[in-house]
Amino acid sequence: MGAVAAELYSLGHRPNFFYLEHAMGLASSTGLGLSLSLPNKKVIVLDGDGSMLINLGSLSTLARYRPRNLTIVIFDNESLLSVGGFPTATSTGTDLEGIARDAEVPQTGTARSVGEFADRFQNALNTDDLTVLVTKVEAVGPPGFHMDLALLENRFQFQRHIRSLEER
Ligand SMILES: Cc1ncc(C[n+]2csc(CCOP(=O)(O)OP(=O)(O)O)c2C)c(N)n1
Ligand SMILES: [Mg+2]
Repeated sequence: MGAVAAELYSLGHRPNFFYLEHAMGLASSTGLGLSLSLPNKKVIVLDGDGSMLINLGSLSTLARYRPRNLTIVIFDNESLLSVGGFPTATSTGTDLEGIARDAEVPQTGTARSVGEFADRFQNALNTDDLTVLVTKVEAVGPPGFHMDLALLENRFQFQRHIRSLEER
């Protein structure tokens, strides 16, 4: 959502991208549902630290059901950047990877550089197990978060895409 969604969209939209523009915290829960119902597809969630912090219980539910086709990337800028840049609890020491590990998420990691992120993300893609990858980033984003794709249009397009996978 917010900055993360706008940045992904700016790289070029694809029908298998679903942006969670307003439902803060529910990206990981949506990813859990998608990965359990699409066991032969790799599902990747791109989330923010504030969004993960607002739904920490999701980490224990993820670990409990352990979908092996799900990778969660948390872009931790220690900030609620999209609403003005208020510092989050990760700025005062909360360790999201530590929480994920103690929730029994089987594969966890923290990346602090682009190279480290690339390596760890590639590993997550190659590993057939639930992964939570915290990525420390600077709190900078695009100048605006407007996307030329209406929320409802994205919702129906994504639904059609999922249905087309079922038919294959
Ligand atoms: C339930 C809910 N609460 C609050 C908001 C307002 N809101 C939108 S983005 C955002 C901050 C998200 O922070 P983070 O996940 O860290 O992402 P960042 O903007 O830092 O990339 C907030 C509070 C919302 N959309 N939904
Ligand atoms: Mg943030």
